[in-house]
Amino acid sequence: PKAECCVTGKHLQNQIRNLQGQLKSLQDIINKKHKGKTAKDFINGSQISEKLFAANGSAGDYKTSKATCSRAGGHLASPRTSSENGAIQQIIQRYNKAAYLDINDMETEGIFKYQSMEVIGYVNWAPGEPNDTGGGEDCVEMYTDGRWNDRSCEEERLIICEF
Ligand code: 289
Ligand code: CA
Ligand code: CA
Repeated sequence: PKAECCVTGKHLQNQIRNLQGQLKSLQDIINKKHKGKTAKDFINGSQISEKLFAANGSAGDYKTSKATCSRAGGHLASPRTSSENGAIQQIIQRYNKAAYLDINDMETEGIFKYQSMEVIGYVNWAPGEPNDTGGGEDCVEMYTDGRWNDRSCEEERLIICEF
């Protein structure tokens, strides 16, 4: 009975391990499908490392842009490296229209944070920026040259999402 017990135990362990492997493969397939489906809602995309940046030419103010990306299952683009910045810039150049980034200093003036509320690491400010012109620039736009400017959140900008 002892041997029976242990063989059965090992057998069960193997079965669990196999099932875990199968579950992971399925999860990977579902995740890829979800990314693809979401990205299909946007026509022009640019992938860098694990991130996919995408736009379909629609535009909106900061609030609308955030809501649009959130509805699509992502969030507004927020570059953390110069290559990510370059990938977003390519889309901006394709549409020749500046875009808001998912970065703002609404909570504390002068302290720019990602939507996760983490203080930003990588920056690519245009010369003289951020300058909080008129005391009312708490959002961040990327120009066609890839540089950043703090700007009022009420402008109409190209929506670029990150997935
Ligand atoms: O309203 C000010 C903005 O239009 C921008 O004007 C100039 O480009 C610079 O002063 C920017 O910093 C500013 O955001
Ligand atoms: Ca500000
Ligand atoms: Ca500014």
